[in-house]
Amino acid sequence: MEKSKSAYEKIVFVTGNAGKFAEIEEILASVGITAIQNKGDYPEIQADDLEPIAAASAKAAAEDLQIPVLVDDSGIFIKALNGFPGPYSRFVEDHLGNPRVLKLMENETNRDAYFKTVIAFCEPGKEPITFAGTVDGKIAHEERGDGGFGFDPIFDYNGKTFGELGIEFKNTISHRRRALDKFIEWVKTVSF
Ligand code: ITT
Repeated sequence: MEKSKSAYEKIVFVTGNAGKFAEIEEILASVGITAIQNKGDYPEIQADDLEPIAAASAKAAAEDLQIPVLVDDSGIFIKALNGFPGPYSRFVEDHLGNPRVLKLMENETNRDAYFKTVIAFCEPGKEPITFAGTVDGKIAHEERGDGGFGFDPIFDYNGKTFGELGIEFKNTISHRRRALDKFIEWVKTVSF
């Protein structure tokens, strides 16, 4: 079936996070999709994982705006802290920040951690669809680099932090890239 162009030439991405949007904009532009930022702040539900949080936010935004939307809910999961902060990453970044996370990790020899992104797509009147991506790394012993945002300066990927590697490289292997790749594959198969 012939696909309507508008659905994936332009898509509204609901986020108030400028760093996140910069990455999304670049990744979607590379496949010819223009992302339009909507800074709407929709209440987030509480849950143990990111899928239901992203799905509920996308549903709320799609019904409120009456257009198809994408949202991204992400977090960092630290093994020695049993996956904390995970879905509470925003709260931890706002109230503790990277230095306090490093302090929590001071005596931990297991530095394993992963970032996870769940991209949720929702059309008004329909159920949301989610796409997840993860990337493994380690919690560094100190903040390094000023690229990226959020936890990037303490997330070590093969010897360099995402802060040192910068957004261009990060965008080739990140949790967000992997989740968006799944969305991009899916969107090619549907028509609106
Ligand atoms: P929106 O909900 O408006 O999109 P947010 O900043 O609340 O923005 P999240 O809940 O998805 O977004 O993010 C949780 C926290 O994890 C937040 O503090 C982010 O800055 C941080 N974070 C998300 N993705 C990240 C990434 O790729 N690198 C570093 N930190 C990240």
